[in-house]
Amino acid sequence: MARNYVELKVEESIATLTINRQEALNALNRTVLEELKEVINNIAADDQVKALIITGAGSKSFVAGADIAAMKDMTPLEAKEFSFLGHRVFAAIEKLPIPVIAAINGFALGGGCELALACDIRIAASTARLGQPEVKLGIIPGFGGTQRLARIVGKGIASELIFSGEMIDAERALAIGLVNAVVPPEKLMEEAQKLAQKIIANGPVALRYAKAAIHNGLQMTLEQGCQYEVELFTDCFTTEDQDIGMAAFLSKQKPVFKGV
Ligand code: DAK
Repeated sequence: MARNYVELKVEESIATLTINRQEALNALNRTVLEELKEVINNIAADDQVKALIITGAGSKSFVAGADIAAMKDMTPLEAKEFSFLGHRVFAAIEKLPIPVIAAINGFALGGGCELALACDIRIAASTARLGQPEVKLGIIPGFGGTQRLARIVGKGIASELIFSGEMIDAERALAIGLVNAVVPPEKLMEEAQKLAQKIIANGPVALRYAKAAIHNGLQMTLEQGCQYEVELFTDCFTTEDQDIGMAAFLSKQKPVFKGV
């Protein structure tokens, strides 16, 4: 499928996916979502990619939401299908076995904020603005915002943001734990890359298990989650990387992991 709105480049095992539909502040219509789905599926199948950074083209917007013009005249059935498509794409991002970093370069509103919420880590430019303004349009978040936002920032803050529909700046997003860090706009991609490099220097299998433990564990009770952690922890001891990592520590050397 020819792609018009989603760009992908891979450098030193780190993929950078850029949503580029600047005429609509990178808003998500069906075509953008279909292209995203294809690229995410390709990344999932590519063993050479060890981390993914998702960002928006230009300096103004990460993603300004689902495309309002495209949604305006949708029938309920079309709205449901559009919502399912978004859910499938965002779930695919969340389930990628590699760490995913959102580099939020500007507006992350509605579906854009929800896209960032589906990533593991969020870094924001100091100029970024985030929010779930759907109620201002007479709808509610439709790509997982009511669920993921509450899990990340808690019920009270999520309720405030979703009920008010107001945008918040990057500093407030940092204060409530919606983003992990705020950096100057010109340093955003560099900082995201640096973090990705730091992460992928660690054991690949351990990273995969850690992500599974955090993500899947959040769907379980604490007791079930801890049991799941025990199983994954035990599985680490079936890998060469466990031996490599511990031997390197004890001999005061840098580990060179094999990913097995
Ligand atoms: N959709 C379509 N076009 C958009 C857009 C969007 N979300 N956001 C911006 N644009 C377009 C504008 O219409 C404008 O187009 P032209 O007039 O130039 O043709 C262009 O981008 C530049 O935008 P502005 O002229 O408005 O730029 P400003 O700097 O003045 O304002 C802004 C920037 C981000 C504050 C403003 O554009 C804005 O408020 N945008 C809308 C933000 C928003 O409300 N986002 C949430 C969208 S709702 C569901 C599925 C999904 C969802 C819900 C339910 N189901 C199916 C159940 C998710 C919903 C959403 O995400």
